[in-house]
Amino acid sequence: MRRALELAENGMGHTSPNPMVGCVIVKKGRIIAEGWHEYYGGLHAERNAFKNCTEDPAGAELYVTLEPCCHYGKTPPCTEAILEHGIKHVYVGCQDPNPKVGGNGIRILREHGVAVTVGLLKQECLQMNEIFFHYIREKTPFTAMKYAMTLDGKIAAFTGDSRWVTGEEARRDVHLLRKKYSGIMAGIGTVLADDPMLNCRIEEGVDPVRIICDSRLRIPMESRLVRTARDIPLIVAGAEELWTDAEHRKAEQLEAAGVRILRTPGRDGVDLSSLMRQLGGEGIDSVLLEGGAQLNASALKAGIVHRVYAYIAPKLIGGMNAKGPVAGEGIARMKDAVLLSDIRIRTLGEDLCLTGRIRTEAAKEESEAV
Ligand code: AOF
Ligand code: ZN
Repeated sequence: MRRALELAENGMGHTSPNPMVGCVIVKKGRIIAEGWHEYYGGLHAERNAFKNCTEDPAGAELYVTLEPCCHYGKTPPCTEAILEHGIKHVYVGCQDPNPKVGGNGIRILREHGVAVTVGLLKQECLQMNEIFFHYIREKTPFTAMKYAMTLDGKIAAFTGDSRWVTGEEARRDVHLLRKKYSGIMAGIGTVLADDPMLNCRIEEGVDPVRIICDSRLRIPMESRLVRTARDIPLIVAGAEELWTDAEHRKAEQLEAAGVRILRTPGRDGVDLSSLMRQLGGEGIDSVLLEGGAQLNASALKAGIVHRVYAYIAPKLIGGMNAKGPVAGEGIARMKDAVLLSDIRIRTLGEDLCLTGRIRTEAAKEESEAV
C-alpha cells in the first residue's frame, strides 16, 4: 500500500477534480504490476495496473489506495476488471466518498467472493486526497492558507521588503503546492506591491488558475498577471455593489484582455463565501491562498480556510510596523483562537514548514465520515 501511495503521487496536478489513486498487484509475494491514475478522464489506477501485468493476475492480490469504482463514468467499473481478472483479495486504503460508489465497490466485490480488507494506511490515503474528499461533498474548493514568516512572526520588513523570507528549498516546496492546488489566490494589495506571476516554476509544473480578490478592479492593465492572462488563466473577483461606471468599463477592458471577471455581492469587499461557491461551480477543487495579511484575515473570518502551511525562517527582523501573516482586528482572548490539528512539521534547509488542518466541527465530520 505504501508503494501504491507513492505511485498515486505521480498523478499530482493532473487528476483534478478526480482523486490521485495508485495500485499494486502482488502474486506469490512478488509485485507483478503497478499503475496509477495518470490524468483526469484517463484510465483508473486499477486498469492501468492490469495493462502493465507481467504475468496472469488470476489468484493475485490487489492493493489500491481508494475503493474501486463500480459505476460507468468516463471508464467502465473497475470492480468488473477485478472480477474478470480473477483477483482473490483486494486491499483498499479508504472508502470512496463519491455517492456513485460509497461502499458499493467493496460490497460488489465481496458478493462475488473476493476477499476485501479495508483501511490499510487509511490516514495516509485520506490525507493524500483531502482535496477530493472535501470537494466532492461540499462543491467548494479546499482552501489552504500559505505564508512565509520570520521566527518573530513577520512576512516582510517594515519597508515591505520580503525577498526572501525563506531559503531556496522552502520556496521550491511552495511551487510543489502550486502544482497540487488548481487555483492560487491573492489580494490586490499583494499585486500592487509585488507585481507577481503566481505561476508554478518547477520542472513538469502545472500552473494554477490565478485568482485575485480586487473589489474595485484596481489591477493594472500592465501588470504581469493581466499581460499573461491569455496564456495562464486569470480570474479577478470584484464586489459589484461597489462599482461605478468606471469599474464597469474596467471590467470590460479586463475581459477584452482575456481576464475572467467574477462578481460577488457585498459592500465590504469581495464576499469570499460567494466567491468560493462560484469557483467550485467552475470546477476549481482547491485554492492555495497566498495572502497577504488582509486577505488572510478575511478568509479566516469567512471560515473558508481548511489547512495552513506556515513556512518559518530562523531570522529575527523586528519592527512594530512590519506585518504578520494575519491582519484584521484579531481576536481578543486566547480561548477564541483559530486552532489547528493533525500537525506535521518538516525541515527544509534551515527553514521549517508547519502544516495542520483548521479545527472545525465540519472538518471533524469530514474525517470521520470516511
Ligand atoms: C479516478 N481515478 O483511479 C479512481 C477513481 O469519471 P470517471 O469515470 O473517471 O470516474 C471518476 C470517479 O471514479 C471518481 O470521482 C472516484 O469516485 C472514482 N475513482 N477515479 O479518476 C481512479 N479509482
Ligand atoms: Zn475505477
